[in-house]
Amino acid sequence: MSVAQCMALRPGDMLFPSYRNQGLQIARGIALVDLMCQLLSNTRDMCKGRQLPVMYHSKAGNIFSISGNLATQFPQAVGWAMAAAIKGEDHLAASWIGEGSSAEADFHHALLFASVYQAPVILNVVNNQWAISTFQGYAGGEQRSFAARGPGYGIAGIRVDGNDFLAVYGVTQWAAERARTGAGPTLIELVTYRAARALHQRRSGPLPRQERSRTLAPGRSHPAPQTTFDQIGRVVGGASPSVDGRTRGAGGVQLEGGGGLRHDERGPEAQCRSNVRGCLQGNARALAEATGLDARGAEPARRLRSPVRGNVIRKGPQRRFRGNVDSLRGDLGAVANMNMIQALNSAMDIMLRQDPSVGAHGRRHRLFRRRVSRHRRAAAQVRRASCHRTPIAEGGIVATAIGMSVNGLRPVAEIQFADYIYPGFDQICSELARIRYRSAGEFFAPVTIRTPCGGGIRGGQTHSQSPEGIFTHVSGIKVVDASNPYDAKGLLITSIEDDDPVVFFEPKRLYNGPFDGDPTKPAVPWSTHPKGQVDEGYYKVPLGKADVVRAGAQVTVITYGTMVVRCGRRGGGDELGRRDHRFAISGTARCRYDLQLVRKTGRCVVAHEATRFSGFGAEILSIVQEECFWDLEAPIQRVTGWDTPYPHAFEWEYFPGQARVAMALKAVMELA
Ligand SMILES: Cc1ncc(C[n+]2csc(CCOP(=O)(O)OP(=O)(O)O)c2C)c(N)n1
Repeated sequence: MSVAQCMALRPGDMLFPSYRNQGLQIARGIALVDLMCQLLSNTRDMCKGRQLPVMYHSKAGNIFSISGNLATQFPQAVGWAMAAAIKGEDHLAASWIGEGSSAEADFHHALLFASVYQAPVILNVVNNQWAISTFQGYAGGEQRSFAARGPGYGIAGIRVDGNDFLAVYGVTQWAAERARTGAGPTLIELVTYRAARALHQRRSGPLPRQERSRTLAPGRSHPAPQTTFDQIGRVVGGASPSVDGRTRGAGGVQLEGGGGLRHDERGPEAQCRSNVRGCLQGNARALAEATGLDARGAEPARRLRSPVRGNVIRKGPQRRFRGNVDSLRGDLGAVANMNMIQALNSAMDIMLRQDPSVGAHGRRHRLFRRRVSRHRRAAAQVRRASCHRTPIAEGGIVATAIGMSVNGLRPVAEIQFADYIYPGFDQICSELARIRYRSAGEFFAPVTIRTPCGGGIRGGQTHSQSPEGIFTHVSGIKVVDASNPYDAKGLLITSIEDDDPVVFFEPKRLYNGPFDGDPTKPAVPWSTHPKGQVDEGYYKVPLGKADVVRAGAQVTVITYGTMVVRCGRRGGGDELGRRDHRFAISGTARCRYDLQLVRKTGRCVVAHEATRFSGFGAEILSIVQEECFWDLEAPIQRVTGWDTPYPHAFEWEYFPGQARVAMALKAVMELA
């Protein structure tokens, strides 16, 4: 299957394989010795000992790094294909999963995004009827064929005998042509078998009776693989078999949309045709609607259109920014009053104009505009289609952003609230964070994920969370939690230009003004704050470097995000106002704090809005303890949110406000 499919594609097409696709590597000419060295994790291993055997990759061969997590690469391939269309290139992406993996959400995200954006992608489900010891029925394979899920999403789906080399070649060629001519994505189900019974028996005892009768095993109801060297020779020799009836193959099975398999005794000439038609007949109406193909498999009567017109990715040469990039930087020095939203928008505008690879991809809440549509206008000035609204599918947003970044773009993915980042968590932690590592630096994914976080807006427990600590725990991503407009803009530009992924938190309580923690006071505009004076041009604020907000001699308060302004304010009469203290304030959560300050003051308070237990504060506390133990005069104090979900009715009790900060300062001064 892999070899036939690879031969039907072009070298510039990007392959996102599963662990079953060694044939792709071989067909792309990767030396067998290199594949063996990977298996042995020796010094010639392309993965440098970082991946399990068969998790190959080849940048030169356009084969993406294989993940051990099922189906994750499916929507990434769609993102790669979207980027190819955005860049006006003629390449397509192809990806493979087993039928068992089609139960994963990533499979559905892939189909959804492929459909909405009409991405030039071929999505292959290799149906060997078994997911280890789990029969395909548990992935829904008995009700409808896996190919039938395509029309459900409005894309073409087709079933083919995976053991018939020429049929596989022909169908893939057909799908590739559709992708290249703008007719959209195709879902191919390649039906084959797995010697499942032996495996199952070894692991779990005999098969249940009803599953035994449904299983197709070689030599019984299912024919053995059909491929012959003669067939491959004819493909190599340019016989160009295709689904239009020119295919000459040996036997095979007729595949019908309804799912039944039976041996097809008819002449080989008609078989590929019948494979296509079988599928079309089974799903005639849906397919006709989706593709314009009629039930007899005629040529498309019309080109596919996206259900959301604005989301059609138009092919065409990418027009680059013609102006002088330095002219954008020329504004540097001109300072304007900006709130945090304006500062972040200014960063986006600059990056969209000066770097054709940057794009916005996701969903902003209308309250935190400007939204993607406004960015689109900025992008329109450079005539790029790289700003999209997306479906509400955070896993799909992150996965497609990964694919885009692997294809040379720098997507800025937007998640409406940090509380909704969890559906994308797997793609962030298992994929985005690992791509550079697992491919030993051959592939990298410069994705920035922006998301508003924190409470104080009466948002309840689903609009108030601060999950930064969950992400700082993951190796391979950088985490930013900005605390003011000036830093936010510079940090966002730095994040976008970083070749590694960044999760960028924006405390929404700070968007409109510096929040000093007193909910009874009206918001103070950022224009009254020095950090609200923002350079209008391009500038960067480095990641991973703490800032000293206010100098002092007695206590060092280490904090980030919302709590920076809160702790930095000299409040009238409270403990903060009376004490003279120093702050080592961080712009980024994972950073080197200047521990010299702690050593000098000998006392330290760590503050954040997120919950206390296993929060990022615990990590800071541990570093301070490890490195400054002999300089500490008192136990380090922590000021945090409660160890509960953010309660709607007790928002201000949860929030680590004035009184709790004052108590911590008092305690750290009086203890010891
Ligand atoms: C997200 C995830 N869940 C579970 C596993 C463990 N696992 C590895 S292979 C496999 C079976 C996959 O079956 P299928 O998708 O049908 O592919 P096949 O191996 O049959 O080609 C499972 C469950 C995994 N690797 N990733």
